[in-house]
Amino acid sequence: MSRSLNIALLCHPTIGGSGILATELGHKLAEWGHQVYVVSERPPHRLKNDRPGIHFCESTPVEFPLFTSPDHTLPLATRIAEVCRNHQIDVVHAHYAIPHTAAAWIAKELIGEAAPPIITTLHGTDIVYLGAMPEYRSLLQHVLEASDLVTCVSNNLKERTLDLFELEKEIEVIPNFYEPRPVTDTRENVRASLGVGDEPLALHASNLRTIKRIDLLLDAVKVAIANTSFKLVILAGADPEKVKQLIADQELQDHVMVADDVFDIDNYYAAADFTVYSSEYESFCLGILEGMRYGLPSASFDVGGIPEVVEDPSTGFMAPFRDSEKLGQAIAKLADHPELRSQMGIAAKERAINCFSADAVVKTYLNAYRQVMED
Ligand code: GMT
Repeated sequence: MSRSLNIALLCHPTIGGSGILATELGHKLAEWGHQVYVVSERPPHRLKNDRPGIHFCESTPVEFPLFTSPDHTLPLATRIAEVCRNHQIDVVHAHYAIPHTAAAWIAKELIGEAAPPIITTLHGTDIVYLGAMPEYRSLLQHVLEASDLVTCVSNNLKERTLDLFELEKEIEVIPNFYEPRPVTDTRENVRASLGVGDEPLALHASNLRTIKRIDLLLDAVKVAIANTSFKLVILAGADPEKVKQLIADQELQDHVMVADDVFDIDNYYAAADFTVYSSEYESFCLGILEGMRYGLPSASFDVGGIPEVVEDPSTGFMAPFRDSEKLGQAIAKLADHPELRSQMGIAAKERAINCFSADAVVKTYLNAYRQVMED
């Protein structure tokens, strides 16, 4: 039997797919007997800090009178080096190259010969946005080459990365996974808390950044309500007030509700009927997969890695980007046809289990760890 590993996981603590993925990966590895050291500014959103095998290692940004803003990356590098030395880390797994791989690379310099290998997992925005910025470009290129392995969450992100950077290195595609957590409230209670009766309920969960194009989402809702009756709940990972204002400006308060500070997200998936996304780019769109795992079909734009997650028309409908009319019609079709919805939901759940299961994906990461340790 192979020995258990000591793994340092670096991720953002904020609400977002990369932090969720890194956290769930950590939980699964710990469940399988590995020791997982999560290095971040604060415990990531979903981290179960009290589980055996999970160790949270805080890295504190430094405020100093000479600095015009707090310094996050250098204290993080120092902390990673300390964690590696104190816990005989076998592999450092950075989720996002900037700042995490950059900090891990500095830590490697601090440790010297005994430094563990670094795996970088790209999630999207570091490449799509930071990759194009001159402020980061050469550093990104350098730390990607310096990583012992680079992985991307979709083929689309791999292609975007190879378009932007001239990399000697192979990139492995390891998709995301979702493992549902226990539902703790009834469908009826959750729907009642939102003021939803028998009408179909659509769900959108995101951090509402500009890239999520909530403006287009609301345009699509308007198209849909002209044709059918349904409600949409937006689970806001950030900025709820801004989106509430947008909804009020469009006079959609009777159709669109916003819930913020939601920790029991599974309760909402179990209470919803389908998901809706309107992003201009998604390397993967974990929210769609989360819904699929609960048997929810999706309506979204056909962007980035979404076509690798959604099969149109068996598990969801995709409209060309910006075509709110077509997205609205897709929403109306899902809302209007409960039988179609449930048929698509069954296919969506099957696909989530067969192609994006936690066991298979975590095993792939574990093989990748062992492979870089041997190289
Ligand atoms: O999309 C966001 O704003 C959050 C971002 C993150 O950092 O968590 O999500 C990215 O990583 C997720 C997990 O791999 C993917 O499911 C999202 O599609 C990806 N977002 C983008 O590419 C814009």
